[in-house]
Amino acid sequence: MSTTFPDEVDRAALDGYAERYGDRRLAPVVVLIAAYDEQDALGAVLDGIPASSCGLDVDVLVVVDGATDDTAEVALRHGAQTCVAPVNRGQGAALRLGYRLAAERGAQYLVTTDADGQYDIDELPRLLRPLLDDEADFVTGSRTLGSSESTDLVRRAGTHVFAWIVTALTRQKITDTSFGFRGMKIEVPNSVRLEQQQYQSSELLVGVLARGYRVLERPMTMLARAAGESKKGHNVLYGYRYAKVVLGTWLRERRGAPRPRVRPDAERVSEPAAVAPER
Ligand SMILES: Nc1nc2c(ncn2[C@@H]2O[C@H](COP(=O)(O)OP(=O)(O)OP(=O)(O)O)[C@@H](O)[C@H]2O)c(=O)[nH]1
Ligand SMILES: [Mg+2]
Repeated sequence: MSTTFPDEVDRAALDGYAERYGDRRLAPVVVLIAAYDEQDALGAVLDGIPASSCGLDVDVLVVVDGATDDTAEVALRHGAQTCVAPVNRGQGAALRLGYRLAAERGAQYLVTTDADGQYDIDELPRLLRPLLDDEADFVTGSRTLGSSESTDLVRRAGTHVFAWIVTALTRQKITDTSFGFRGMKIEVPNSVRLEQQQYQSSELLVGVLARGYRVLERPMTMLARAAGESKKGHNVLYGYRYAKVVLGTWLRERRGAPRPRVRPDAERVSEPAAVAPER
């Protein structure tokens, strides 16, 4: 994925979006979903998303890239604003496009979730409330603090191992680095360097921590995939690639020049089950 945005694929997707929606603005809260070949699971996920939450209107933005099935048609049919990239690149590229598009169209808060039904949308206020109350800039669910339906012991072990690694590297207590149901102020993902085509979740989290944003974890539920298949491959490959992103991002951020924070003078939030400061 190009380090600069927009590259030519992003540009084609943005042009298509503008053709379909003109200069329409988005609601203050945007639920963003990257979806690839999810025609069987996406409709139910979209139907569950409320029109408002915590007193704010909610829009849904789905970014589809190079799908080989009817994912985009399902998204449109179920009322989501839909941005279609011409070639498949990965979840990271799709989300980066969505972060930028949502910001351009006036969103203030962004929530990511997945198209496969693994997250419980009823838990949305748990992500939004700390942002609205300005207790945090970035809120992520945690299956370690909450629960998981997964019976995959390797994945479970991996969640703990990567949490330990990120905690050790960033010296901030993290219990789940790859929970995809996250809320953030719109400027947060748009000020972090995002280069990962697919394995984006730890790049964003480590980048957010490195830039000093206030991060909270909340206990949440990880459900089983509703339909379709994982796009992330075999556990060993997933783990290897994930580890590369964690370490690569941490090294890159350590080397990189410090960037301005949202609130340089803000104290980190220390809450039960939150990301507690250790330095
Ligand atoms: N646009 C787009 N979305 C993708 C791509 N790959 C995965 N996604 C979406 O990203 C979300 C997460 O993908 P999953 O395959 O479920 O991966 P995961 O949840 O990280 O891992 P699992 O635990 O294996 O399910 C889903 O909504 C996918 O449709 C892609 O290449 N392009
Ligand atoms: Mg999944």
